[in-house]
Amino acid sequence: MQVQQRLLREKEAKIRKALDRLRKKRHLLRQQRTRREFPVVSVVGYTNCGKTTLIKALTGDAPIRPRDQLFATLDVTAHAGALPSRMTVLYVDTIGFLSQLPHGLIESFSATLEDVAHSDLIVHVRDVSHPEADLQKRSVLSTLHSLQLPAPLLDSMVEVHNKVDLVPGYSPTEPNAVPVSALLGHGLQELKAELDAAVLKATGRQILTLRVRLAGAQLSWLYKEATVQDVDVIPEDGAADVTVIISDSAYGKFRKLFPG
Ligand SMILES: Nc1nc2c(ncn2[C@@H]2O[C@H](COP(=O)(O)OP(=O)(O)O)[C@@H](O)[C@H]2O)c(=O)[nH]1
Ligand SMILES: [Mg+2]
Repeated sequence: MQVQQRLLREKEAKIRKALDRLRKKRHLLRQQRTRREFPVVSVVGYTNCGKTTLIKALTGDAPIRPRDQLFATLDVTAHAGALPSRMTVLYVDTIGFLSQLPHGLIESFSATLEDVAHSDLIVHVRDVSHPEADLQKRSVLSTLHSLQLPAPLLDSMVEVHNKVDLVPGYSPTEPNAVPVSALLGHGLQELKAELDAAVLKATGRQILTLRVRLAGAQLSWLYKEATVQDVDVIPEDGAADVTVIISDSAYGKFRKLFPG
């Protein structure tokens, strides 16, 4: 009995330390985001559904290693990944949703989830090979709803059906779900295309082709403030058609800085 209590106390201390680390990281993340305007994608889902594996597959990031352990879920990390449009997004690996959480910790856990509210898009990863997949979905959704997230964030949520390699012939019944195997890399191109469209929509960005003079500062401004996809130089005009992903606010600035 005493041993058990000590173990619990140690676990709790570990969690509290991890939460402290997390708080510092979240602060950093917010700073980076406001400076560079990277869209933030929160990856949520039941513990062991494959969040960490999926983020790794989407970013090619080696350092985060998935572990089949409770406390691996506390290693909240953000990893940058490029989408087909060349837009860079930050994937935030959130704390997993657990059915049996030590009672005194529920508050701390939900505190770490508050940051989901500050993201641009939520990706809900589901382990469709799990016998209780439906129950897990309900549990995750009810937690998300309890966070009082902005309605557009909930409405735009992308549902990923992971581990389809374990369910031969799987095809999703939900209309907007993207089936993948994060482990084998199946379905990732489709998912990235879906994320591209969803992030553009959610962040008020658009893809535009702008005619700029090569002599001026327009092109370098666009490289700094937008994501340049393509530059098509027209030598006889001393100009270029530049295709960019640009936020509404950056486009407003561009028009002000370079009128006409
Ligand atoms: N078969 C299979 N296993 C997967 C897949 N994705 C993740 N896993 C495994 O599921 C376990 C939990 O994955 P992890 O990414 O740590 O889940 P997390 O708790 O949501 O971060 C690990 O053993 C992974 O290797 C998948 O697409 N197929
Ligand atoms: Mg994980």
